[in-house]
Amino acid sequence: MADSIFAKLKNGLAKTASSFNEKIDNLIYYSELDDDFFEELEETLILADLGVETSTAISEELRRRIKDRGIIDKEKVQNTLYEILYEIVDVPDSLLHIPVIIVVVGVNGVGKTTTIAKIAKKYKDLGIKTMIAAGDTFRAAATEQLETWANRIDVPIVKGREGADPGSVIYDAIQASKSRGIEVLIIDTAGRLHNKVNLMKELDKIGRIIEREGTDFSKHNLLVVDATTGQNALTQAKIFNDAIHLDGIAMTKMDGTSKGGIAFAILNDLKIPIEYIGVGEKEEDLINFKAHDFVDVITGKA
Ligand SMILES: Nc1nc2c(ncn2[C@@H]2O[C@H](COP(=O)(O)OP(=O)(O)O)[C@@H](O)[C@H]2O)c(=O)[nH]1
Ligand SMILES: [Mg+2]
Repeated sequence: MADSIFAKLKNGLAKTASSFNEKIDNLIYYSELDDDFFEELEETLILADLGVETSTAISEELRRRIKDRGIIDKEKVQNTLYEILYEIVDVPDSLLHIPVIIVVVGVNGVGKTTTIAKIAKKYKDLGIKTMIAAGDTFRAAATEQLETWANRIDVPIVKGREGADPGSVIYDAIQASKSRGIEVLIIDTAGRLHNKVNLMKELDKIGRIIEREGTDFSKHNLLVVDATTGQNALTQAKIFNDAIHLDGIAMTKMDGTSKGGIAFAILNDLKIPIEYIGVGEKEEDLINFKAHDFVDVITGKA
């Protein structure tokens, strides 16, 4: 990873890292390896937003490995913990084949629109022909916001009127993509449609239009979650993954939170790869998630 990106990652994860590694290091180096230790480790992990299930699993696995290997040295305890954390985040990437239609889903306010602009810019900078579709027709402001971004990063956008059928916008976007040789079409979707059932129905409908019209494209469903919401991010990932198959997750707002540990819970519970993390509001504030670097930064190893 280039130095500047690594520095950005470290900066973005600073709050999570400081809440995570100081407590864990203190615990490892200043307590006996007894039952209390494993209980306290579990509590510390829960407080770092890893979730109960994942925290318990990590603590139990560490206990098992320490016992099996007869470890008493504190540095080895720490390294064994890192080893377990590396294993948790090591979820295989979903391959993305160009030309592709990326459908971006998630509840309101998590950072969908911003993340779409950031991703579009990444592809555009690679010389890949990229287009955005304003599928959130629920609010006029949503389309306007996306259009402002599209102009700023200089990527074409297909949009509809407020209240228009998102299906028609997506239909138009796919036709435009075909005729213009677009390689990456990124679709914004509404995050709130009266209720969850409506929202999932809408996503289902969008999925069917893409299946029917976008036969030349592979499909990639990307969920955006807001790291600052901690356990809610995990709950949302479960709900969306039950409704539509998720290929990946973008976790935003890592820069403003100490709750980044929720990434471990999502990876451990759902095995859905985290593809990006958002570390700010600007177009360049999106980092490709690299599992190993993530653990190194969170644990203070790097
Ligand atoms: N600090 C920070 N703010 C972000 C990040 N991603 C998005 N935001 C902000 O979150 C707010 C909601 O973003 P938006 O893209 O409109 O969310 P949407 O409702 O899901 O489309 C905006 O103020 C964004 O600037 C991030 O990674 N870090
Ligand atoms: Mg939006």
